[in-house]
Amino acid sequence: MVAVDRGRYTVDLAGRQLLAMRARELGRRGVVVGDRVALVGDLSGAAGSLARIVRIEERESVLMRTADDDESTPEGRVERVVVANADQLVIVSALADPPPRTGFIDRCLVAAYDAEIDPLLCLTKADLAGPDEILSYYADLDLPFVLTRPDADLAPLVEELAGRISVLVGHSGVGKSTLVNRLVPDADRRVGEVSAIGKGRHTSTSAVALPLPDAAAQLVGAAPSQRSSAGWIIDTPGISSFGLAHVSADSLLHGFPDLVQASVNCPPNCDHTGSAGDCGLDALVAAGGADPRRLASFRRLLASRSGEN
Ligand SMILES: Nc1nc2c(ncn2[C@@H]2O[C@H](COP(=O)(O)OP(=O)(O)OP(=O)(O)O)[C@@H](O)[C@H]2O)c(=O)[nH]1
Ligand SMILES: [Mg+2]
Repeated sequence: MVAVDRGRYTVDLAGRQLLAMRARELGRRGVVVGDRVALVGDLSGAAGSLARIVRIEERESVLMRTADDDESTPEGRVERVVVANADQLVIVSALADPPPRTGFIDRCLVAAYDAEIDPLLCLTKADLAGPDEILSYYADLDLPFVLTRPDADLAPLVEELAGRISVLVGHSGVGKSTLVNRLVPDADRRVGEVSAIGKGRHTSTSAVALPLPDAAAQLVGAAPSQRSSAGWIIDTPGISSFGLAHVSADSLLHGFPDLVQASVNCPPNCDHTGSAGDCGLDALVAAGGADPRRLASFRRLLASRSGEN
């Protein structure tokens, strides 16, 4: 399923796009972008035709975030599946306008490791500011990254995306849709002015999956159905926060691979807050084995998370 709009689902069937609705058999199960689904009914794709989604296949991955901005549920927050079946999380962060926020990137990394999706850091607007500061913060991680700017070609990014299902996440205005438009020439995603973070002005309002063009296949005029092996890219609306209330405290630490090994030196049942004075993570930083800013970020996340519960 590649897009949903007011209860109508667009499903890609070997390169053809069909419109479908949910069948009653699905019960309350939600269909999200990236889901592989079984269809019945009118599969002609003719104008006005409507197929029915009767089954959702088992998901290979589920990227979730807790939306704490939703007051409509008794708990005041809901867990949302962002996309299904993605195998790469592209964390899109502008180097300026809006400035990068490591706290947000760290949260995305936790979500990626938790969902067993490979992270890729994509730093946009390299024409406006340099990457040194942000890269030094992640120096102890084997975190792959690419830099993009309007006047340079996207070959390094294209290489990372080839053959994979990649989902772009990031704040509003960082340039996700701009990238998608450059990668998929007929994508036609609307791009907007950068608005102040948190003002809630988002240009993209729903997630859309697009097949990446395969340069070679296009040259020989292959049908779109033969193109999807080049990979998929999923554009998503900008988010101001990546809520992690659904992730256990233990899993949080796995989002910090530069710190996690040191926890073997922690006393049993260590809460890693450092309040008891014997946390192995403090010893690691004291010995120069990790960046103190990383430990501070982990602890901020831990503290905000306990506030979420
Ligand atoms: N200088 C510069 N501007 C860029 C770059 N990439 C994108 N922009 C601009 O940034 C603005 C926002 O880009 P969008 O692609 O709409 O951002 P988005 O991440 O899709 O935003 P939402 O859909 O709201 O989440 C547009 O004015 C783009 O032209 C870049 O590499 N350099
Ligand atoms: Mg957008």
